[in-house]
Amino acid sequence: MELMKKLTKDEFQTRLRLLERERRNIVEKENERIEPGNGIFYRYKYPVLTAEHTPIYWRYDLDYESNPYLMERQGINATFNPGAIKLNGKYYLMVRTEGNDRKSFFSIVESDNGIDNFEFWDYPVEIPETKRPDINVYDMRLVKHEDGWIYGIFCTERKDPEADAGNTTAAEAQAGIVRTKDLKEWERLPDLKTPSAQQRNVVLHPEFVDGKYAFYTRPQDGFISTGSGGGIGWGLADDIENPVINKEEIIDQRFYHTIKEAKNGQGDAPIKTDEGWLHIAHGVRNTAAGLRYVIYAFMTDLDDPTKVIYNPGGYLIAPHGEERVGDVSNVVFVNGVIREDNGRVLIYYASSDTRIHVAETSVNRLLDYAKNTPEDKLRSAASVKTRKELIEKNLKIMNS
Ligand code: M1P
Repeated sequence: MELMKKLTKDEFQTRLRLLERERRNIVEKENERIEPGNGIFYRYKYPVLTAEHTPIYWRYDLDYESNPYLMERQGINATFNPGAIKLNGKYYLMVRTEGNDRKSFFSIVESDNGIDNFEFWDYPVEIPETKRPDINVYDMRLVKHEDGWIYGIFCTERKDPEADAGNTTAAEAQAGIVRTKDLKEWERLPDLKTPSAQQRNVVLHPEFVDGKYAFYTRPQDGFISTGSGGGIGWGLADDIENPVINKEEIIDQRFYHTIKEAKNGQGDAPIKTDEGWLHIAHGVRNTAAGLRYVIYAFMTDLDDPTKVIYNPGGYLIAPHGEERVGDVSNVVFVNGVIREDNGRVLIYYASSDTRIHVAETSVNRLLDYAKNTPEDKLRSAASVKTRKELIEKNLKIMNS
């Protein structure tokens, strides 16, 4: 195509058809489960959502007069960290969609099977603001609460009001709250107040506890570092329309030399099972190449969600292959999990703050994993002992 001249109307239409066709091929590509998996979960061959899935009409001006080169006018940089929910047989993701301008916003995509063919709704979601406008919003957790509402808890990020005049990077993170009945009309409630200076990865527990709204929190001193914030916290609020947590306790602690030594955070609301609440979370550790984010699991008591009852050591999902590379490399992150009536569990995880994947498993498999994976005994010698027990047992089987 001639670079110097404007496109003719025919060339414009040809280019548009090409762009549309390429996008449709990506959206409609049938996803394939990767066998044999590790028995705990299955990965799928293709990401379920990428920036290339976003509609052409979100990115290009389709008017020949105002865009005679058919240029991308408002690019999308990434689609990641989605909240997830299944409603009336359809799978919905509320996606952290990031424009080339670094602003995140939420988009809704839907699919009939939860593993491919995710289609965007016509418009992104307009989240009402509080009196203190959000600068950036991200990482929505969608929770169907027993009070009848679907709540969305997300991170609202604003410039740190305490920052010196010349400091253009200091930020403050807090938990924003919206609610809806249909994912279309959203009511904004006041941001959650907690004893902590900053909050991210806040999740609403789906049931009342002692008649109150219960939240998983992640107390942190600064925007990036949790500082004295010891792990995944828990707090109760009397009123969701004036949500205040006066007391925060740590229920899942960080530990030296583990996959969650630097920080951790609750993923989606925990899955209720007969044997306890099943939590899927993220853990972060430091490496010479920067932070490494993995996904892990733990279980808490059915009657007392603050009491950890199973604590499988190590990670459930770590960045693998192409997942390792992206805008923030070496990251897998989860804030959306769907548990189906038949026990199937879909874990929507994002890789490297760039794209979304699905891991498929079941409640039974996750329970088996949580109960039978050895705990991290926090020392190499203890790990050798645990592994030796497994090897001895297996060698007996193999040699009999
Ligand atoms: O960049 C990796 C992740 O960093 C943050 O996670 P955390 O709150 O644990 O630091 C979040 O901003 C998350 O969105 C992001 O994926």
